[in-house]
Amino acid sequence: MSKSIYEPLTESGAVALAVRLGLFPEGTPLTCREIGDGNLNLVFHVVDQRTGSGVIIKQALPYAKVVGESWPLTLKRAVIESNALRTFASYVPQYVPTVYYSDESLAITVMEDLSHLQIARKGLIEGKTFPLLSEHIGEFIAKTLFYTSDFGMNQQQKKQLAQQFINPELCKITEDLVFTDPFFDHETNNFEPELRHDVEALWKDEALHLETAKLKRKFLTEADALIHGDLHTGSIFASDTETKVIDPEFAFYGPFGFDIGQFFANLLLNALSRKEHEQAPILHHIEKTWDVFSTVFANLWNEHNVEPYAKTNGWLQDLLHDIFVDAVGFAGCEVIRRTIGLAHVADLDGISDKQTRLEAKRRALQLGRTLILQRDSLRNTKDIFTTFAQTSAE
Ligand code: SR1
Ligand code: MG
Repeated sequence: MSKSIYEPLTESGAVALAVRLGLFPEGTPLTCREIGDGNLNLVFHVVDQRTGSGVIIKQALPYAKVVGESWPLTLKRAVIESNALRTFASYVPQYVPTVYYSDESLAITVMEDLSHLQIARKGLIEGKTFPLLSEHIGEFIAKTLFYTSDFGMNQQQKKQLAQQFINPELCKITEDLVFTDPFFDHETNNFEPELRHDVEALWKDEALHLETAKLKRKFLTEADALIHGDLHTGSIFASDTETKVIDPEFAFYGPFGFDIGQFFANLLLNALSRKEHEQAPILHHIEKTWDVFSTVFANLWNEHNVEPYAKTNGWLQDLLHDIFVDAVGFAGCEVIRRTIGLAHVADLDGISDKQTRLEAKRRALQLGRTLILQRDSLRNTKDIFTTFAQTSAE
C-alpha cells in the first residue's frame, strides 16, 4: 500500500479503510460510529451488520481533543501505542487487544473489538466490582515490567527497545499535568471555587513541593521498564471474567512504581465516591493488585533473572519495598491531579450532590497529600487503607 497522507478519518472513511484493508469479506454491510470518549483520539467502531462482529480503528489527532487545536500533539503517539500493544502482547496476550494493522502516516491502529467488555471506570461507577480485575492487572504489570527490565531481558536489547519508546511529548503532558501544574497556580488547573482555600494550601505547601519534586525526578530519570504510562481505570476494559488494557500511547521507559501508583489512585478515587459500606471491594482490589504483582514479580525474579546480582540476599525485598513506596507517592500525585488539574475523573465529577462532591474532593486532596508525604512510612496496602480511613474521618 502506498504511503498515505494524514487526514482525520470520518465514519465513512473508516468504513472505506476497513474494506480496503480486507478486514471484512467483499460486500459486507458495514456500519460505523465514532465512539471516542477519551481526551485525545478518534475511535471508530466498524461493525458487520449481519454478524455483529467488528473492529476498532483508532486514530490520533494532531492536537489534544480535550483542549482543542490550540494544543498541538504529536501523531507519533499512534506508533508508540501500536508498538507498546505488540510488545505487551508478547508477554501477556490475554490482557491486551490484538493489533491487526497500523499505519504511521495515518496515525491509526486497527485492533480487536472489545465492545463485549465495559470500560472499568464506567462499570465501577455503576457499582460493578469486576472480581478478577486486580488479579489480571497485577499480573499484567508484573510481567510487562519484569520482562522489559534489566532483570528480564538482555540488558543491551533493553536499551535498543527503550529507543523505540522515546516519547517526549506525551511524557511532558504527565510531567506537567500530574507532577507540576496542580501544585502551582497554573492556568490548566480546574476546580470548583469552593475548593480554592484547600487548593491554595497545596500551592503554599513547601513540604509537599519537596516530596513531589522527588517523585517528578523519578519519573523524569528512572528508566526501569516499559511502562503503560496512563494506567487509570479508563484505560482498562473489563467484565466478570476478562480484562484488557488499552491506550498505551503514553508508554515509555519509566519507573517501576508508576503504573501501580496510577491504578491504585484511580481505585482510591472510586472508593472516595462510594458510601463507606460499598468501599470494601475497591480496597480489596488494591490489596490484591499488590499481592499478585509482588508474587508474580518475585517468581519471575527467582526463575528468569538475567542479572548476576539477582540472588544477592535482600535485593528483591529491597526493590519491592522501593516500588511500593514510589507507587504510593505516584498515587498521591494522581489523586490530586484528577481532583484539581486539567483532566478529571467521572468518579468524583459525577457525584451529583454538590456538598457530597466537594467533601469527596477535599478528602481526595488530603489523601493525595498524605500519600505523598508519608509514603516512606507506609509498609503495605493495609497502611494505605488506614490512611484512607483517617482521611475520610477528618
Ligand atoms: C491532555 S491529555 C490529559 C490526560 O488524558 C490522558 O488520558 C492522560 O491521563 C492525560 O494526562
Ligand atoms: Mg488514554
